[in-house]
Amino acid sequence: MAPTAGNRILLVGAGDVGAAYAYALVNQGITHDLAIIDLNETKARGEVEDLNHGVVWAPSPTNVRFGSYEADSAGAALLVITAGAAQKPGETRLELVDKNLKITGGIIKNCIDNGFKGIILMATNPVDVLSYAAWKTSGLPSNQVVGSGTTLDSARFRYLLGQLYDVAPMSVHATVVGEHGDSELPALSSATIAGVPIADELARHPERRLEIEEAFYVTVTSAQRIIKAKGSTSFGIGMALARISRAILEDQHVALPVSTLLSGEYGQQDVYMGTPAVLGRGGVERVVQIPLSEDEQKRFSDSGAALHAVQDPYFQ
Ligand code: 6V0
Repeated sequence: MAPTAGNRILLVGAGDVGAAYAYALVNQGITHDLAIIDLNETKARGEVEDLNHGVVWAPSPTNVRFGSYEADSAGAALLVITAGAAQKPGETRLELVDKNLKITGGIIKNCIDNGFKGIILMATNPVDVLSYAAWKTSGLPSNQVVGSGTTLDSARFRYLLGQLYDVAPMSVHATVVGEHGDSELPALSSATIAGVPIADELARHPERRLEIEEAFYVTVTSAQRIIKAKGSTSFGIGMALARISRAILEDQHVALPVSTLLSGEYGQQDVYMGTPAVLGRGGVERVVQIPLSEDEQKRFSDSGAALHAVQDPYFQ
């Protein structure tokens, strides 16, 4: 049963990520009702007006409007947060924690005070720590608070592996898990390309391991490169958020690598981390624990420790 009926999305943050996400929503007809809030009201109103001019060519109409916490919280099925400071060149995601905890905490409190009962989808970085904080601040059940996690990282990795093997990324099944950040890891032992396990491919062609490791290196470093080149990453994350939103609003029970509360999975407790989870109208319907090799498990544990080191001083 859905926590809130209807498919209204309340989007807080109309910066580069928020605008790209809204554009993907309108283009794909994912919601009928999109309310956008930003501290910079002028920018948000500009995005609303611009987006509405494309609705005539969308697959179904979306009512895009400037929103308010008072009017839009109670009826929203999904609260998507893309507000806050973004990484500057050379800055890590974890360094954003102080300022973005304050910003996202205030937004969530405002929504809850105004009757929000839906699903929270966090995109602001560091997304795992902020998703955990959103769960704590909101008082909502953990299944109703989810972060974009390693959805984007997995998409980047699938694209790069697809390029290596001349296969469309949809036919590459490879998941990046752990922190959305420097300590993340590829779950290679369970990955397949066009149905062929990468492990089998590497047994036949051990010389290709270097190329795959290089693809993962490019994945982990891509945000810094894109930020340096164009100021922010936006289209990839905008489409990833749209995919997660559709899975939730349409109760698709699709498994995507989001950031979700781990309670024993992978040996982790009380931390949000990227792992496949089945998504539906209840939010996270089920956490999926994919099998990891010994080395992958060790890296996952290190990733959990890195997140705890940042998170624990704020929550103990
Ligand atoms: P941006 O373009 O600076 O936009 C941020 C927006 O937030 C601005 O329009 C601000 O006015 C607004 N804002 C700030 N404080 C508030 C507030 N209290 N209430 C309402 N609005 C507010 O940043 P950009 O859009 O590039 O990035 C947004 C966040 O997404 C950053 O934290 C990024 O690090 C993060 N990303 C997360 C990704 C992921 O995979 N989860 C990927 C890319 C970026």
